[in-house]
Amino acid sequence: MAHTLSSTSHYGLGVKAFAEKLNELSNGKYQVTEAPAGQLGGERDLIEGLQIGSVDLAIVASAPLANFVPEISIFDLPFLFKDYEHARTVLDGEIGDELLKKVDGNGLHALAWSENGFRNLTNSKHAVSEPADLVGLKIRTMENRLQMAAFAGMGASPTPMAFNELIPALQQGVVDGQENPLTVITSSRMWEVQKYFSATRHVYSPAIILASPSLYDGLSDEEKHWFREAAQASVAATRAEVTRLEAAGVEMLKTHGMTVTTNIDRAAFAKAAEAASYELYTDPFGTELIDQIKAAE
Ligand code: EAX
Repeated sequence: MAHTLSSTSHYGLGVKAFAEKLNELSNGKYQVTEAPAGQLGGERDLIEGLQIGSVDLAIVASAPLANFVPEISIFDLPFLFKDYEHARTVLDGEIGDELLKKVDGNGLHALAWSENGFRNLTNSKHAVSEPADLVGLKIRTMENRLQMAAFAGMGASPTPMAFNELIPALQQGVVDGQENPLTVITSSRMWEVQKYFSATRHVYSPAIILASPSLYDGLSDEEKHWFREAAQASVAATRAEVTRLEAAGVEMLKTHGMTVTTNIDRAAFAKAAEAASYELYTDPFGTELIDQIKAAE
C-alpha cells in the first residue's frame, strides 16, 4: 500500500489502520506492507501502477487522479467547501458515492474517500495575505490544470510538480512556495525549507483509497467486503489525525520558526481563483453538482 508521505503522516496512520483491520478480518490471510515517501513514485505513477498491476493499493490526493477521471475535478474548485463538516458530509453521502463509481470505470477500484485537508500557502520570500502578494512568486501546484489556473488567476506563477520532487525544488529555489494542508506541511517538516505560512484554506483536498483490478477482481465477495471495511478503518484514522493537526498544526509551525499569517483576504482570493478556474469544470460538466454541494452546507 503506497503513498507519497512519511510513515508517521495522516496517510501513514491510514495505512496502519487498514493493515490491522484487514489482518484481523482475514485471520492473517492478507498482510499489508506500507510503501511510504514516494518509494514507488509520485501520485500519477502510483495511479498508473495500479492500472497495470505493479501497485496493489494506494492513497492519493484527488487532484492528480482528475487527470484520469475528469469528473472528480469538481473537488479542485477553490473555496467550494465551507469547512470539514461540509466536506465530509458530501463525501460520505450520495455525491461521494456517485463519484467513487466514476473512478471505478478507469482501470481502478475506489475503496473509499479519505482526506488530505484544507490547503494553505507557504513560501520563502514574504508574508502573503492578499492576491497582490502572490505576484511574481513561483508556486508549486499539484499536477492539475484547474489548480494551476486558480493560482495563475490569483497572481502567482504556477509550476505543476510531483510531491516527491517538491522539497528539493524548494531547497534549490526552483520554486518559491507551495500549498498543502497542515497535515502535509507538518509531516514533511516544511519549516526546514519555508519561512512564511498563510492560512488561505483555498481548496479542500480529498484523498482516495484505491485498489488495483488485478488484486481486487480476484477477491471473493466476502474478501471484497473485508477490503472495504479496512478502508473505512483507514479513513477514520486519517481523519482523526487531520482533526488533531488542524488544532495543533499552526502552533507547531510557530514553534519551528515560521511566520504565520491568519489575517487573509479570502474573498479577494476566492474572486480571483474562481474567475480563473470554474469554467474548466462547468464547461464540460455544468453547475448542477456545484449547486448540490453548496446546498449541502
Ligand atoms: O497527497 O502533492 C501534494 O501536494 C499532495 O498533497 C500530497 O502528495 C499528498
